[in-house]
Amino acid sequence: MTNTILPPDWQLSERHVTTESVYWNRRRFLKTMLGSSAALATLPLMGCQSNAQTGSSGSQEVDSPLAQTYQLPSIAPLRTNAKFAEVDRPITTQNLASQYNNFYEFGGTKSIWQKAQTLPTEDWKVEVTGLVNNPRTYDIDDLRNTFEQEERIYRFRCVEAWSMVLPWVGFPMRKLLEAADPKSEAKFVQFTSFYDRKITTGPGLHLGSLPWPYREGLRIEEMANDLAFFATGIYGKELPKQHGAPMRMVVPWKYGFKGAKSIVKIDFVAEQPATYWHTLIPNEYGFEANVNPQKPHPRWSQAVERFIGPGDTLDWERRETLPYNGYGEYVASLYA
Ligand SMILES: Nc1nc2c(c(=O)[nH]1)N[C@H]1C(S)=C(S)[C@@H](COP(=O)(O)O)O[C@H]1N2
Ligand SMILES: [Mo]
Repeated sequence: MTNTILPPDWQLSERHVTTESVYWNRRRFLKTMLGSSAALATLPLMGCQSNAQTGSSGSQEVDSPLAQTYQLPSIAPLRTNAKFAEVDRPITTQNLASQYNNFYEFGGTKSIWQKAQTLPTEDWKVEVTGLVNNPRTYDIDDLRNTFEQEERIYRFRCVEAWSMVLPWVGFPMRKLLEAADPKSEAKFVQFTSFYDRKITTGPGLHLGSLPWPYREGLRIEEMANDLAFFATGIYGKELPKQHGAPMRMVVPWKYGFKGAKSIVKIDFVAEQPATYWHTLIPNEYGFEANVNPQKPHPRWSQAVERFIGPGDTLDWERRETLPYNGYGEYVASLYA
């Protein structure tokens, strides 16, 4: 890796790198979208708050363990898929992963884990609909009982250039795809997250023309790929709310924003569907969004990432970003 491809922030410091500046850029964009000064006044002070609580200081201790997260029921029986049993770096600790999240419905900081506890997950339904022969509405127990649950250790790479390694529990998307039996006209799938502006609490993030609910999409062939996964759990337990309970998408060769949380609807469609970040800023957040070190984000390099960990403090380790986040052997043929 050469320093010439790195933005000034990276050159200034090994450690106090771009989380905040990238973050502020995203925030600035949202402000621009919202426009009026009244809207600006209601935006959360996300940069300040995230500095204070989960700042980039390498030595800062993270808060004590999270009861809501650690006391969730275990998911059993649990086998780890041998193909995805380890990666070339340590698993990020649960303490860090459950307190450093993106979930914009609950606000614009990394520290939304407490606010996300208001997400109502009882009697959750996931509607599978659209161009399929077998439309069906599942509840979470149906999903867990119908599709055998397994564990997979995956790299996770956010478009903001931080990364983790997470031990998901869930099932391959392909199983649900097969059960739905799409018609030949179905070419894409749209995934919709839960949204209720009375419950989600990110003030300002609900004003203006932001394209809620959060939605994502895949080509059918991407959904059928071995790697594409629905997580219903993490760290051997049910998924905590801040990670997108009770079920979220995990597509590890793509940037993290492709992994919509708290899915309520899976819709098989003929045309490329609208998605949240792509609708907001199409030239910065593509529909495909494969992890690619050669293709910089318009405002920062993607050649290097800050791996969160390895211990239980919010520390960063610089790592070269891998094409397809290291999963080229599984997915490169989709893009040949
Ligand atoms: N509904 C919804 N899903 C979402 C997001 C969001 O704001 N809302 N953020 C995305 C982004 S940018 C990332 S990096 C991951 C973060 O997942 P994690 O907090 O479980 O690590 O969730 C993705 N899924
Ligand atoms: Mo992200």
